[in-house]
Amino acid sequence: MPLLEILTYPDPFLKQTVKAVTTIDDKIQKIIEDMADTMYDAPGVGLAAIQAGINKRIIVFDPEADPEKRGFQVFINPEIVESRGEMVSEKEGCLSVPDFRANVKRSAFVRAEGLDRHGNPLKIETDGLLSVILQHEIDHLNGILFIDRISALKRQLYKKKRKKALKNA
Ligand code: GNR
Ligand code: NI
Repeated sequence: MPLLEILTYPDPFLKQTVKAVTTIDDKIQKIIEDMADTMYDAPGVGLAAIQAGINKRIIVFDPEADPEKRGFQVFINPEIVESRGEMVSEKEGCLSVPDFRANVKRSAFVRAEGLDRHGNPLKIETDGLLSVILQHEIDHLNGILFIDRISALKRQLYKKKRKKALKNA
């Protein structure tokens, strides 16, 4: 069960819009299992393939984050087709943005559509934490990090802190 290396800010790989999956084959199944392993190990409640250096539109997520249950879901080529309302995610974090948390303005409700790991249509309508996770992960597929959605001042503070930490590493 090899763990994947998680890329972190400011890795330029994280800033691209990644490609749709066209064929769901054994290679994709292997990527999905490795992504789930990596998410539980981190630990995190979601992971986008791009964070592991894979330029494909695949996300895995599990709000329970229980490695024993391993109840993760897979969303391939997910798209937000409807969003409503506003909420603030409290202390949102990202495995690709080490040592930082911030409140982020998000939609309160989303409807997302894509494929499950077998290529069957998957539609999810949700609010609360799962809605935030989906918005966060789908942002990743479009090269967007949660720090792109906070105030410029807070973002600058983080960028400075991160550069300092990397210099002293
Ligand atoms: O583990 C994670 N926690 C989290 C908390 C609040 C909002 C979003 C997230 S997703 C994050 C894992 C991650 O970086 N996924 O891309
Ligand atoms: Ni993230």
